[in-house]
Amino acid sequence: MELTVGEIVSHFSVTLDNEELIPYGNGHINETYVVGKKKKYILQRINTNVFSDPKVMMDNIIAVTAHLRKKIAVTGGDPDRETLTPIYTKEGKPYLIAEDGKCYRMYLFVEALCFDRVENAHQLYHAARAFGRFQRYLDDFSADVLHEVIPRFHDTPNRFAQLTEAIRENRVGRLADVQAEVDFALSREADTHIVVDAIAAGEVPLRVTHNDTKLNNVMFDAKTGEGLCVIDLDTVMPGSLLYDFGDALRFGANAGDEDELDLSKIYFRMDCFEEFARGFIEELGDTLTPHEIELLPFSVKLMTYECGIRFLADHLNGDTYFRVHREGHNLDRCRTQFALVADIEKRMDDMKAIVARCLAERRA
Ligand code: ADP
Ligand code: GN1
Ligand code: MG
Repeated sequence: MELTVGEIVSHFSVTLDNEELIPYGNGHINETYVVGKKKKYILQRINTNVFSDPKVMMDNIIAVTAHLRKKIAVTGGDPDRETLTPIYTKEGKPYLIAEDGKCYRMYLFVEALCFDRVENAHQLYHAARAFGRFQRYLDDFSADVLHEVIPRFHDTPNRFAQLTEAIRENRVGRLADVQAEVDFALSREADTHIVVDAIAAGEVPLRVTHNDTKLNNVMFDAKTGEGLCVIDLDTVMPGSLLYDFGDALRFGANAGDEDELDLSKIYFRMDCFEEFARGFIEELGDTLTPHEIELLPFSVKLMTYECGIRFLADHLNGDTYFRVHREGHNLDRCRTQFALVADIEKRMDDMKAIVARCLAERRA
């Protein structure tokens, strides 16, 4: 950051007790910092390459968090801890275009735990309760006020088309080295249509969904271990519940890290699947349609595949979207996702049985 913290924060309606800027978290998109000492805030530089219209994104976040605050207050919760609280600028805007042309926003800092890796399978139960509750609280939120921040975000055929374009363009000459990954991706094209076709046919409903349900996008209460606050609301848009279910397990049930180099460490943890499925079904079971239920296991494969082809396309495009920390980082990420897809494909029947069991338990 070229501007000082003091210069940036002076535009917001807060007073800092300390001007140190501490890089924070492991998101792939925004630059996140903690500022303040006794009273802490999150300061983020918004990635305007990804979010080209910050106003529209923040309008969504303001509308969604205002709705959530009411729901949280009604249940006796603390809205300042259980959802994000955007800080306004002195001009009354929830973001700042600074003198350097960069875009910043601030949130109240939520004092809670955040995990980049699952420590025990039961955390997935708590994550599922939090993401499920998030969706339940938004079921009476009018989706037409939401902008489609990133158009066709989880439209897998669109992601597939972006990959084929990246292959065709081969912008940075990396294609020859990734033939095995390209073959893996292309051989599964038929899968890409299943959820979008079901939505188009009216078989799967559009809901207000989070769309980025990574484990590190939920904060956990340090005392109880329960999911406390769903964060990273940048991609809240109309979508399918299947996206949130599948994406959470893509990350949370991976036995290895998303960028693990040793692919023998990558496999799909059924204990994590079971925990997450139970929590999600406990929260949302009575609202799930038969088609959604049927597609829950498939959604895990689809979202893992979709993320893999996004990493592969970005690798071919020269790493212009996801932040990378080493040479070939997006390719490494792609490889873990495809290894996971291959394992998930063997576990579809077991997943179906677990979903049926969780539903039966909920009804009992
Ligand atoms: P990205 O879009 O880059 O993933 P996030 O909004 O998810 O950015 O923020 C990155 C990380 O910063 C999160 O994973 C979390 O650890 C931390 N974080 C974000 N917002 C807050 C907050 N309000 N309070 C505490 N930690 C936060
Ligand atoms: C990004 O922002 P972050 O790191 O929580 C990405 C997700 C991907 C994820 C893969 C806006 O999530 O879609 O699934 O990386 N977010 C955006 O780890 O593209
Ligand atoms: Mg995030």
